[in-house]
Amino acid sequence: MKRYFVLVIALLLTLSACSSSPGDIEVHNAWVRPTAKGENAAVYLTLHNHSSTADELIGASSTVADNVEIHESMMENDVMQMHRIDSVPLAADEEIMLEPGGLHVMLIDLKQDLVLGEHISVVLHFKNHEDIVVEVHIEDQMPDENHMHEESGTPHP
Ligand SMILES: [Cu+2]
Repeated sequence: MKRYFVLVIALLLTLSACSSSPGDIEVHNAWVRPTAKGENAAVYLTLHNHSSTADELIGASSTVADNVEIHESMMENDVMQMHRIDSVPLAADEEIMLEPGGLHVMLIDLKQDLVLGEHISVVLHFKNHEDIVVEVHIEDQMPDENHMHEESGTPHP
């Protein structure tokens, strides 16, 4: 009986553990809205640091724009403003969401149209971790993964 109990605990631990390998940074749910050439576009994604050491997102690059910056949006005097920031700290085991109204990776002066249903790739640069190439899907709204609890039809700022 006791042995059975231990087995159940072990199974529960296995189920609750994250599926990817430890000691790594994972990127989920990367998306960008359809945008015309010459404009700017904000890339949203979720960063998950599975390692036991802190890291930092220090920049990004892409073939669709020469100028790519990390930005943070915030309300100032009832107006949504965005500022360039140098880096995004990522503590050990931390998950950070880059999402509408907050952090994003800004593609400045697009060299091509971003067409709904297609995807682009963006390379993320970290202080410690090697570069991560992210496939960014071109979507009207946040992809349906974990965080679709909001009602639809409300445009994000
Ligand atoms: Cu921006």
